[in-house]
Amino acid sequence: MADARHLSILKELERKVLWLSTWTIHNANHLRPNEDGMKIGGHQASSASLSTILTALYFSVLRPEDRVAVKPHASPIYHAIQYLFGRQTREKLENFRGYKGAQSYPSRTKDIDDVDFSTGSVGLGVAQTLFASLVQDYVKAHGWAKDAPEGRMISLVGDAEMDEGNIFEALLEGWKHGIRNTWWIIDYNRQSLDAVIREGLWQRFEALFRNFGWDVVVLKHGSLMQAAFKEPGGEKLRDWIDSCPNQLYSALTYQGGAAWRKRLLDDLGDQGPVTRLIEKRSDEELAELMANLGGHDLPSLLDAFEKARQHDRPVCFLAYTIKGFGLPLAGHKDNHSGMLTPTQMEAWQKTQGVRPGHEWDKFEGVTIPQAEVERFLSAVPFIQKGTRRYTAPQVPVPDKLTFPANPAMSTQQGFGFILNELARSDNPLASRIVTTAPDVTVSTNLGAWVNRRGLYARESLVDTFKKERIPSTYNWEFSPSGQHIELGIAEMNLFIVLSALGLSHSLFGERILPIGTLYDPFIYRGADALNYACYQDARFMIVATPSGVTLAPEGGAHQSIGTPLVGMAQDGLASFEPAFVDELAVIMRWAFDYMQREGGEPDERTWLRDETGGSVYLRLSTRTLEQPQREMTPELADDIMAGAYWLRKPGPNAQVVVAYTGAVAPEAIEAVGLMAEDRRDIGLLAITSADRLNAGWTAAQRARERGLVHARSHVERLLGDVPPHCGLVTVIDGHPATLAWMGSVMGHRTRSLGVEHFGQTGTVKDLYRHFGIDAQGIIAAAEMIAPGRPIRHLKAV
Ligand SMILES: Cc1ncc(C[n+]2csc(CCOP(=O)(O)OP(=O)(O)O)c2C)c(N)n1
Ligand SMILES: [Mg+2]
Repeated sequence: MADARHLSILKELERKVLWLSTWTIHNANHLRPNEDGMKIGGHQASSASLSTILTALYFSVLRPEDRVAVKPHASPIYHAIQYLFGRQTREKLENFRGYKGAQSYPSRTKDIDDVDFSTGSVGLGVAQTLFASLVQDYVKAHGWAKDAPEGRMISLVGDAEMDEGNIFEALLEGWKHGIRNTWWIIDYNRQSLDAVIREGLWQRFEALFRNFGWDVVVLKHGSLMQAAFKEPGGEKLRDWIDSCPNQLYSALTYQGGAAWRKRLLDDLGDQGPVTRLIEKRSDEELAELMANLGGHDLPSLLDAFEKARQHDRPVCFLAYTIKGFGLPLAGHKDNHSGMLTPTQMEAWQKTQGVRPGHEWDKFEGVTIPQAEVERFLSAVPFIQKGTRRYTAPQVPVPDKLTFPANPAMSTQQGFGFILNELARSDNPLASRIVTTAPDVTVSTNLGAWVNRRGLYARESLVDTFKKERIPSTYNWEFSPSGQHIELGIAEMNLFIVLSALGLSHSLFGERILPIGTLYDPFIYRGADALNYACYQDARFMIVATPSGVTLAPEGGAHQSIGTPLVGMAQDGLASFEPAFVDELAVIMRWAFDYMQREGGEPDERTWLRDETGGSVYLRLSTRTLEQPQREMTPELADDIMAGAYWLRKPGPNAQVVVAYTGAVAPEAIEAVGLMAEDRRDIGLLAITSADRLNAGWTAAQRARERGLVHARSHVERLLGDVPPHCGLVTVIDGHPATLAWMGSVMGHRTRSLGVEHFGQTGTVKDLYRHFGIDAQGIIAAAEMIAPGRPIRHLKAV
């Protein structure tokens, strides 16, 4: 139990952070020049409902090894706490939500104040804590970070946030993996963005968490309430509170003491001693009593958290709170975007003892001697190790990744071979790789890797088939030293676990190189989680197969059309679509290095992010292609990484260039062969990364606009010598827009072929014909944009 002085200081700090967060928002809304006139909604009331819980956590309960995902709208409270610790600046708070100011939602990458997990898209931060805990266990199980104490991975969850399905997917996955050290604190303010939530929701939550093996701690009645319940008639008051509908509780909270009195007396006034219990309190005291829910009661919170610290089981705290606690808009159902008016603010400021002009003073209005509060703050356990951004040494990457020289194979097979070679080597890189897949391990070709490196589980589990000597291709043995995390089918979980694994160096000081595999079309299922993983600057590799309509035998329902555009547009993700395995080996080698680069914010002049590093997406194929027999020269490797190389360089009078990416390589090669007699000097451009090729071009243009007149990108160099009248045909098994921009680079007339419609089934040949991305389609396009004599090999299409 905390002593009385500790409690009084916490109480003052709670008041202070509520003041500072409210002032931050008020300042941004009413005082700072704001040309677009936009007001900040959704922060004041949401922040206030967590003011007590965050105070208890940050100023008393948390240890440096603990990591927290703060509910997005509680960012002003979070920043206020960091301001009191001296980790957030007044300048950034004054500029809250402004250009380079403190962020509206806590951000690992954009904020300066030691944010553990970026939140904003509700639900994602919640699941991230569960998977971060899994990663912490993985790190420990592999014998790393031996001296580091285990932390709690904590999420502050909005009650309406619990509607997000990915939370439930994570819960199920967490149960399978025997998750520990995870606390989810539900901010049960009974309000969402639009309205008041359904009655009895807490019972569903409680049953659900218990079902998944979590402890559930309901924090409903604060210590004032508990004391009142012990008074004569107290039981009646308790029953009334427990059966009061959410809407009514919110409405009365908003209306205040007099309204509470009237309603309570109306309902209970004729029921004996409870009348006295109500009447002996002033309106103010009555309002304080009724607002004393568990989530606003420091003694209850400290007690509950300390108890939970004694074990490592996952805990759900269901903390009753009041949205807008302590503010004039407390409880009102419309308060999500509610703001204090300047008049309300002025009045409230007086009650807080803050003199005009002293609003940012850290200790203004604090009734405890400043020196004592400062002493308290500097001794807070959470800040004893400074900020907790770790790093880890880079794992050296071999000069070359090897694979068997099969004359024909698919890029997916090649990926499996490359990993298998790594798995059987004793290269230190291999020990830091962890693979993971949502129930598609075998079908995405991770089987050989898993056979050698095993599946990860905290406790060993034998493969019964193997034990019983039943022949099976796959060895499915789990152990703490395993290097594959097998997930259920939920792709959201895949991306969130990649996000957690890919932050291991920063959170736990141990480098992990995660590789996740999935079917390419299901990237959409996890796209938001992928976006947030990149936003947090997690480092991982995703390998997606099968892709496009080339998966023909799998059927139309699994085709991916837009994913190359996702790969291009996703910030922090370098995307590749190689056709041949020697290209893939170069790309993967580069990727393992790129995933470990730590260059800070991207430099706008070299927008490619080559210094900063990032994550990597490989869109691969299951189509078997004849492999080129060639030497991988350093020049070719460089071109592959820059995004393209000439498979056949166009001559000085070229009439047509065909530019292809990925699995349609044989069609492009065939078309070029068939056209050679009728069009002069044809070129064939192999594109390994539309993303990097395009990004380099954009970067060079920006550089020139800023005065670097000699800046020139790879695609400009490649197309620079191609005569102006030459036509360009681009082709991809994906959306044609992926390569359509190439016509603008040098102004070549361009026709872009690709796939625009979803779901047609057939063989690869049928579908390539159907979408016009076969050799005939390419020739027909070439004839239209590069007129000349009829191309003999063009059949009627
Ligand atoms: C994925 C996603 N959808 C919608 C939103 C918009 N949004 C922000 S907060 C919120 C609901 C807030 O309710 P709750 O989680 O109970 O938090 P409270 O405001 O009560 O503190 C919504 C719908 C969002 N941020 N993310
Ligand atoms: Mg809520």
